[in-house]
Amino acid sequence: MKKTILILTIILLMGQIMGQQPAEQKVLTKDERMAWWREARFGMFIHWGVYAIPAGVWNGREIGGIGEWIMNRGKIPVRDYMEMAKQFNPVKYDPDAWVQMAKDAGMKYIIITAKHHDGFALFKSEASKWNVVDHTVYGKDLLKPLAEACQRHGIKLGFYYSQAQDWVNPGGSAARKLTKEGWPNPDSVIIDAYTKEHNGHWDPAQETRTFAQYIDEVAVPQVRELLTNYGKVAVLWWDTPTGMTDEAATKLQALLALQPEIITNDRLKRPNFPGDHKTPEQRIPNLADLDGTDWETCMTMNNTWGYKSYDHNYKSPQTLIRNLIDIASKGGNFLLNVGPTAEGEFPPESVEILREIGKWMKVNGEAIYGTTASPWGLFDWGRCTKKTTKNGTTFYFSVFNWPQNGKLTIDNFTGKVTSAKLMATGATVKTSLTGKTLNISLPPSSPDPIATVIKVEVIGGKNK
Ligand code: JFZ
Repeated sequence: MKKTILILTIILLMGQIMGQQPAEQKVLTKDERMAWWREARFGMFIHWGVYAIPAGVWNGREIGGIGEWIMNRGKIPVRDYMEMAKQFNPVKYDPDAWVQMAKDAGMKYIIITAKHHDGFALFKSEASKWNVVDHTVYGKDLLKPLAEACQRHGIKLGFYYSQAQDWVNPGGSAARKLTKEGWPNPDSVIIDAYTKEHNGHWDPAQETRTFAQYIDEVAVPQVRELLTNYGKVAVLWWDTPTGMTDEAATKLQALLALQPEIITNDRLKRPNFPGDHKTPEQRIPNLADLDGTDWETCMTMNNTWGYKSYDHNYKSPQTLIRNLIDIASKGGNFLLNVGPTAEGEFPPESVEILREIGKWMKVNGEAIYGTTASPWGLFDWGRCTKKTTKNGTTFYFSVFNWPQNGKLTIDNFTGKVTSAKLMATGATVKTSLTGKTLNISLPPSSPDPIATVIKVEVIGGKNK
């Protein structure tokens, strides 16, 4: 008897020890890695860098195009741009406030530009002195406190990293845009001739090293720093594969093993490094374009990603909320951008927009989080999202255009409605079934002109 107990105890103890094997041994499937992302549906993009100082103006001249491209669009010499950057001093930077604003808007993750095309690192780097700690009067790592704030608030943090384009660290590539208004820069005919021969470069200082050297000496070590020094990194958001080689992409991709649960986008190198999700930019795909791959639309609130002092062309909260609903109804994520000022504040218009989105999300967020695409596609009057529940299915019908006659109809509907309510008021609405057409009777006026959600719970039926 004693012997049996002893053996049993040993077996139990061994079981416990084995159970404590480190969790990182487990390789997650893509579905497991994507689970939180698919549930989240809504995130914040942050484009922040020293370009927020000129904020779209160089030598008294407004430089056209997106703010974070000012160095390229203005063909600013490396030395001048670096000199300007020394004064970067975001004394009003309050990462807790930023994260709180994202959270209050209903966003579940944040992606920030750790390094944009100008090569400036918002973090301490041993690979290049062109970083916030070593180059500016501010002298402090900007990502550390943001990572800590995200941790505190339960928000996921991802890093945008411009792996190929780098206009300051020598050897980085430089894309040339020719078609947009203002290109080529009329004041720099000679420089433009130079860029033509030099793959988009406009300053010999950009060419004192090869692209391969830049990858080995800057991009690879910096991505390693980002994936090592900031705790859990939820997303690596690559951008513009200009000049990328398979060799460079392979080296960068290998670093992702440092964060086994990380999600990446499709911009490392095309087409053979597809990543986990697609990145439609400034547009929402049509249903016909979708092929089952995960996707995330990124979009600006005004017409720039990086802060520009004179861009006040903001989209309305209504447009942005309806965009979010439209995207969720098609099964995608929405990454909405904020471009903070050089002092470290969100522009007041962005703060107001986030607040308005938050008001809607507080009432109706259930119609977004963890939902999947509409089985019926789009409606003239609005959109639909869907959630499978224990007992059946819940449909969320978001009404953009309130029907004059108070009636909504959904064709090809099957199953039994057990509850139908307006999320804004909690009021029950009447439903009836005519063959396979669901009829919903609505009150005469819309409780929420932006989008009123009708939550319909259904048992049975084959609504895919
Ligand atoms: C890139 C950047 O150049 C830009 O500054 C910003 O960061 C944005 C989010 O991404 O711009 C792109 C990238 C891809 C396309 C267009 C602009 N694209 O695929 O059409």
